[in-house]
Amino acid sequence: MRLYSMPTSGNSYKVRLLLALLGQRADLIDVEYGWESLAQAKAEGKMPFGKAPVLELDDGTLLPESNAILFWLGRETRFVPGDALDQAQMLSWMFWEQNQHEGVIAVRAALLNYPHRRAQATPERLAELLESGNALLQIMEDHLATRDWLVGADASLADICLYAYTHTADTRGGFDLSPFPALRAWLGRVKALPGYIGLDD
Ligand SMILES: N[C@@H](CCC(=O)N[C@@H](CS)C(=O)NCC(=O)O)C(=O)O
Repeated sequence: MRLYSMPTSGNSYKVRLLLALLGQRADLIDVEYGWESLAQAKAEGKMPFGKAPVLELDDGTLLPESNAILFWLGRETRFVPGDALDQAQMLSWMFWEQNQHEGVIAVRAALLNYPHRRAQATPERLAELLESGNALLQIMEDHLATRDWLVGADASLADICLYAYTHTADTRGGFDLSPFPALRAWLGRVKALPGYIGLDD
């Protein structure tokens, strides 16, 4: 397998993290903003939706979308619960991550860290994202106040998926995580999973 992966991106990191947790290997093609490799991967048709990550299977099939890749790699592993309702709830969190969490938590980090996004980092936009991001983090905090993992009794793809941008919400996104103790404890539990790697590993 080959993974077209952006080193600084949480969407790519979540796939690298799952591969590490599963002890699976893939050839990594690093495609970063401004790098020739990103333009080349696009020109070669390796990015059907124009975005990383993309997993290229051994038969050449291209699988885009981080959470679809998690689902593919995670099938029949400990990270997909056996119960059908647990599976559906895992998907609820994964859809929520893409349609609400990522568009706020990851976007604030992108505006603060990527030079090509800096023009959009107006004080108003940053304040707006801070307020909506805190509301999203509070949803996770409330849920995790009474449980160790987002779904069921063990770590699932939902935890891996949401860990990616949440664990750098403070360092890259400028969020204060001190009001979210249950969320911080959950970040620690993900980090303690055997095989864990960090964003820069
Ligand atoms: N929904 C997609 C989002 C992927 C995405 O936005 N990737 C960005 C980096 S985080 C990207 O590849 N950008 C390259 C570009 O726009 O040229 C996923 O989860 O995989």
